[in-house]
Amino acid sequence: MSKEIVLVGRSNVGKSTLFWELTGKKVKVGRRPGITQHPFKALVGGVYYVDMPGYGFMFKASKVNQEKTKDLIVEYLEKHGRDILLAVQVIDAASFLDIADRWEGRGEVPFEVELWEFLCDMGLDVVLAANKVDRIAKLDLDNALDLICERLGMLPPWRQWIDRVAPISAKRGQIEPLRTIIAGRLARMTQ
Ligand SMILES: Nc1nc2c(ncn2[C@@H]2O[C@H](COP(=O)(O)OP(=O)(O)OP(=O)(O)O)[C@@H](O)[C@H]2O)c(=O)[nH]1
Ligand SMILES: [Mg+2]
Repeated sequence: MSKEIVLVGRSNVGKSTLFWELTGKKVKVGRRPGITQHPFKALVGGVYYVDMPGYGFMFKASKVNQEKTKDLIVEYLEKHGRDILLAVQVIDAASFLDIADRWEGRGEVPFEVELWEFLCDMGLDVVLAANKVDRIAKLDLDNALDLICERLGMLPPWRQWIDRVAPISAKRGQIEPLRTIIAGRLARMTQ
């Protein structure tokens, strides 16, 4: 049975763009959220990479449809749990804090924090792909990553989490930190 590396996260954060970088398999990406509708798998180097649909704020999607997507993601993770080598939660690092603040302002737990906790509670090995760092000024990056980690329950400085946190720009093909983490897990698997 092949192991899986699953890409999950909110809609439009760049999961499919990252999937393409990791697998060389072109999938539909787009400016509008809700582009990926079904899990899409590619076998590369003996592991399956899985591109999942994103949750939230989907183009023309009703609340009911959004809930359906959430259920689909949860069901998939529960069904495949034992085969999942790594769950990669992709976020848009450039807008994560603003969005989290907005949710908290309404008295709600930010969806991405809820998802992170859910994945961890499932006992999965969870990694954060902090994507779109090309949209953050270089001088602000360390601080932004510290604040993001703190929201997810990881004490700053973020650099003590380099085994779990990968700042990347999928669009620019700058995903080395994530490749390093994946290579480490694959090496552990074959030991
Ligand atoms: N600036 C920037 N834009 C990015 C990056 N990665 C992806 N994008 C853009 O973000 C948008 C959404 O990308 P997708 O890969 O379709 O996002 P997704 O998470 O698969 O979206 P859904 O399938 O709707 O869940 C596209 O316009 C991408 O070009 C990045 O690293 N930096
Ligand atoms: Mg997609």
